[in-house]
Amino acid sequence: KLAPQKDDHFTFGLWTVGNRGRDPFGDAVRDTLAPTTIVRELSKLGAYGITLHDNDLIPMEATSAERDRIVNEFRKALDEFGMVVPMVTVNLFYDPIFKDGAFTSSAPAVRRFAIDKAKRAIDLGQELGAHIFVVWGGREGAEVDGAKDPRDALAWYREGINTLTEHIRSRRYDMRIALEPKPNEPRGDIYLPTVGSMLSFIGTLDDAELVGVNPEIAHAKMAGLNPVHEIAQAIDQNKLFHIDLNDQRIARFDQDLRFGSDDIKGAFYIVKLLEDSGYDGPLHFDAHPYRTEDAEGVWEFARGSMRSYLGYREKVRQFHTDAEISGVLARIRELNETGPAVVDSSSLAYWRERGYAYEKLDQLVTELLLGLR
Ligand code: GLT
Ligand code: MN
Ligand code: MN
Ligand code: MN
Repeated sequence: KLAPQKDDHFTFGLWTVGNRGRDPFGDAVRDTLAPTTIVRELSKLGAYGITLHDNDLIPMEATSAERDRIVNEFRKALDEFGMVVPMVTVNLFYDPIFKDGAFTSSAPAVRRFAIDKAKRAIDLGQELGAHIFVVWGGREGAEVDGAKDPRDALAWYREGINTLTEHIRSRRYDMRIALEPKPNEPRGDIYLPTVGSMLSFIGTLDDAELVGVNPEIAHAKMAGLNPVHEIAQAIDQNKLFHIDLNDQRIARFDQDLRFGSDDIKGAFYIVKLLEDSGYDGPLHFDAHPYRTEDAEGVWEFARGSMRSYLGYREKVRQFHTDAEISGVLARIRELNETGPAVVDSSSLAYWRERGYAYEKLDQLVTELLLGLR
């Protein structure tokens, strides 16, 4: 029951299982994994696909001949192991060129370079069969607001995304863009820090139809928000184009913990929302194995990510079929629908005194997750 199948649509970024455990205080602890090895191993574990940044596959300075050779070899591995690439993204944060931003760099030359790099990444995505292009603007932010007017930054950001949708339309690609918000790290503050800010920004774009969001659980938590509500707002506006599943303790640095490993009730409600809403995009893991792990731990991480999702999905099924839980939900509905039809002077006492039965419901959910039901 907890064995992942291709039609569960689990995907992993090359940079996730490929993460070498570098952090701001310590060096890499694991060797680089070849993209083709990652494709093979994840396929064996039951994953559906792989996602990547342009430079996870193709080094920044590759010649076009090298690029083509790498892409061909990668495509061969995808075919051989029955894996797809539903999403591609662009690295606009690693190279020092982007230290003051990419689309929002104060330097027009850097902005142009960033846009061209993103267009090439979109072309790569098209070549690999991707239908989603994620933009995570990790360097689009500031430490010194005196150096750059945030209104200019937003206008440049808009211009960047408008150019990309124009590119997609003019090439007739079947591709949509998903913007990924994050409040901070690596910048002191990142522009457009939440799903809500992204959605409002999308409304100002030339081609809003082509642009949605890629919420990440950890990023919502870093902003002190409830990921369930963030994701729900995206769904409400038909803008949940993609999702980054991981975990995070609140008020910490970016941890990228394995999905469902820390906040168990939170993960349950995220899976419930995704399953109940009929979200049918990829279930994409954007997390890192612990720095303590060797290669074996890396695949344990991948296996665990998928297994946990399926475990939560099973709990959601139980939630919907548990007689006692259904009973409490029915009672809650009844409490809301019966009783005085209006709140007025004659019914004030009733509305002030009535209970909502949420303690009972919450305890049942807690016991469900504890395996006590
Ligand atoms: C980076 C970041 C993630 C983004 C990736 C896409 S790269 O690892 O921390 O949240 O989703 O650019
Ligand atoms: Mn992410
Ligand atoms: Mn993250
Ligand atoms: Mn990350």
